[in-house]
Amino acid sequence: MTDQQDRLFATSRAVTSGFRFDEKVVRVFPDMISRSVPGYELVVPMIGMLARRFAQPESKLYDLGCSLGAASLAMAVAVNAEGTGIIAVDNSAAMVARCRQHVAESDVAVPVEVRLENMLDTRIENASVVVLNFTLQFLDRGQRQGLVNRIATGMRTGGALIISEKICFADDQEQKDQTAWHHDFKRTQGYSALEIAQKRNALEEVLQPDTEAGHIERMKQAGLSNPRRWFQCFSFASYIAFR
Ligand code: GEK
Repeated sequence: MTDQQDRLFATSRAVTSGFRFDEKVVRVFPDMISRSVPGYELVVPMIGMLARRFAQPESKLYDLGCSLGAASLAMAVAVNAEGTGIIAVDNSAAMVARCRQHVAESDVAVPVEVRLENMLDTRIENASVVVLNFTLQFLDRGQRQGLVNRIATGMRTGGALIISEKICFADDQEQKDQTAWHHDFKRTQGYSALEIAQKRNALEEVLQPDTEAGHIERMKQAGLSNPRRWFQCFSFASYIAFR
């Protein structure tokens, strides 16, 4: 075991509520997200590939809820349109500090500006690509439509919005099956039953998933066209829609 391995929920805790993106989480974050989100390691480079297709010259690419900048750096490596810049936003100071280090240590030609900011306050303008990679799920439900509307308004024609999320299912049996399969995945990644149960409790208040129909409807409501799923592994899916 290294100090970068996620063992945050390995020992029994009296209180498991109130998951926070603090320094403890930041230290183990890459390990935590790749062992908890089936498909994360594929989704990130594919976001880079999609960004390469949809990035327009002299436009901005946004990564809202960037954490350590995985999607930003994937885009920075992949994009070849002239004059683009990436704006990476996160409201966790610990994440932003580490993200800035990662960006500084990377050798990418596209400039990446990392902002400590609530994505609800981020002005979206001249955007050809906007990415919410597993972040919309952490906003209050009542704030999600407004954000997607503002994003759509700030996008250029032909621009793409990519939203990856943990989703829930209207059908009870499917919900049970998908949850069981996700937990099987976590077991294969070395998480114990206690870790799985405690993390689940901690996330329950802060991570509130929507159904796929909810996501598609929200993107349509925002005036985006052809919203569709391009990835799914169990209860983790990614969608794309166009301005
Ligand atoms: C990746 N996208 O590796 N404003 C800004 N940031 C926020 C807000 C908010 N209102 N709410 C939560 N966050 C990343 C992974 S992690 C997903 C994203 C996960 C941030 C929060 O601080 C955290 O860094 C991130 O959203 C969610 O591609 O941990 O499951």
